Amino acid sequence: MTSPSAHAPGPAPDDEDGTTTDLDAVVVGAGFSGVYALHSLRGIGLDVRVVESGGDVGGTWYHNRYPGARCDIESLDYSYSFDHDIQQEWTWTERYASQPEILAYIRHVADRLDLRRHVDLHVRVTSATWDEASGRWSVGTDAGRSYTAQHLVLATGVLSAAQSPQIPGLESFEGTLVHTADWPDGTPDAANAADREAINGKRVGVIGTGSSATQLIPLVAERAARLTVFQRTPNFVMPAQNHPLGESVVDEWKAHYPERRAFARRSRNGHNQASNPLRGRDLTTAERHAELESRWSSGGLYMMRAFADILTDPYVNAEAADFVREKIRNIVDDPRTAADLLPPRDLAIGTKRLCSGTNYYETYNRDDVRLVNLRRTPIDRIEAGGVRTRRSGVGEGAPAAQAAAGDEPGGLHELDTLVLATGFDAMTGSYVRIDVTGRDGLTLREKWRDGPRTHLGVMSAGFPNLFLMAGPQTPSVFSNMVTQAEIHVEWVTRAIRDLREAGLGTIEASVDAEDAWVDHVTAEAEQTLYATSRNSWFWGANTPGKAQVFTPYIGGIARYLEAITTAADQDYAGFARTQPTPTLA
Ligand code: NA7
Repeated sequence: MTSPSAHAPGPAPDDEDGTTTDLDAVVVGAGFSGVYALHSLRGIGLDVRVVESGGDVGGTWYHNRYPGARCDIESLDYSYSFDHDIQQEWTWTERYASQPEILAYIRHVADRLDLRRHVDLHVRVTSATWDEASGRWSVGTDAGRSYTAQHLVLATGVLSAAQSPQIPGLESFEGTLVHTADWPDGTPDAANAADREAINGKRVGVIGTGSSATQLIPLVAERAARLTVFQRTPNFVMPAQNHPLGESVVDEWKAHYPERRAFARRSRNGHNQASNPLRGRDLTTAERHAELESRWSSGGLYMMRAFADILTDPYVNAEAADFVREKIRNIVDDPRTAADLLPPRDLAIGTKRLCSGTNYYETYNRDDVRLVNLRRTPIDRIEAGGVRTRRSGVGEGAPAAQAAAGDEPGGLHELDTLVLATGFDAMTGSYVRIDVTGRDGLTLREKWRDGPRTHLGVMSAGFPNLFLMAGPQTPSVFSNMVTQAEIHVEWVTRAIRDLREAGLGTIEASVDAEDAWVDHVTAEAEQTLYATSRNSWFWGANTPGKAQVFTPYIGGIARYLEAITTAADQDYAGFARTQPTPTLA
């Protein structure tokens, strides 16, 4: 097995000699949250460093460099609001920004605010231990250096702990093996040598049909000699309807940015996308159909905003799902392939993250693209030369009569390159992969074994001065992540400033408040169709051995912002704040 050689743009650390740096705050991760946290905490006079495993700032947008990687929130919304000059200077070129454009944007922000000198690249944080005596965190890394800090901000992302499938023989594959979340460094276009070598003119296989795969597949199909897609669960894929942004649209946004940003924070999803307040139940079939048709035409995730009850009323949801199924049948020429692409009946639309792509279903009309339905012919194992499938439930060597009855025979799909588009240990993976140890030796991994426990998603009892950014039990993945990140950074900045001004040393979630928040997050989900469709990473279902708990908060940005602001206004209700330890006093 080989992977394209990684050539990262940022300089590697030069002082891997066991040095320890003492700081006010360590921020782990240089994505949207981490970059803003650095700027904001520096703004209140803290000595801060960001520690980042990648070769540049960007987080998700640094690592997920696969062809077609693109945001599914509109670019004019998916950007920082905190600096008016930056939002006036920067001009987005497309309705949905591509990965290279978003990465260029974050790099620009880091340069513009002179943040890079506070960022340590190519350094992975491996441990963080609370020291009660000093009231500080000790942060260990894989680069030989360590840090201590009064405050620790984990801006590690909810979709960053990449996950490879546990398929027998994976390590024996002799072609190029690459995960979408760890694509060869550089830009994802054909100019990148490693990327070109892996895809162009090659026999490529893709395992997975989630958001990453459905963006990648149409572009890889254009460049590969042959593409084989291994699909376990068909998803609902909306046409993104992406297009270049007209000058007048950009100018109009720039003229009204403050109002737009304020609207986003008062909205459910943290952006300006139009949502229909009407319930599908109260409309006629014709009215519902017209609304669905208009949502399909406007593209992207707008479908889930078609009706107020689309995620609570099974009838309304099923009708929307059938509408999309009909679109799939109409687009895909081969009836059997079309049938294989239809999402299953027990998957309520939207309860698995909706995908947004360009020419996804159309790609299956190409002669050089083949869909392998793993429900009919599951993967048996991976071999040196490719992926071997077998007849469902019968193994190899099943009777020929079975094949004649429509059951595919299985066999070896020969490949030069295998792309794993198999997702992430979502929501909690990036936190628990670090050995985080709080008070009395309690580890975060152990504490969260049956699901994450936080107050307002921002702190967890037993872990003083540890702040979690845009993570579990916040709107995060159900919202514009940049809005969520800004809300958290601003709250944490305020919390630390207030703590210092009050002459206090630690802040920590209280157990009672945490219990109440966990119950609230769960109760909100139980009132929706998410409770009936649990086979998704929202529930941890994609990660073997993980507790099946609904992890995001679906109450929306507006309610979340009110809750967390009120807590701070009420003298940090639900949080305990204590005197500094003697060594700090
Ligand atoms: P996702 O959405 O978790 O998709 C992963 C895909 O990989 C999905 O189709 C899985 O099928 C498939 N998968 C995972 N393991 C296997 C095995 N062992 N065999 C076959 N197929 C497998 O990850 P993405 O990277 O696409 O997107 C993650 C989020 O990032 C996305 O929602 C956006 O918010 C951005 P399954 O459905 O589990 O049957």
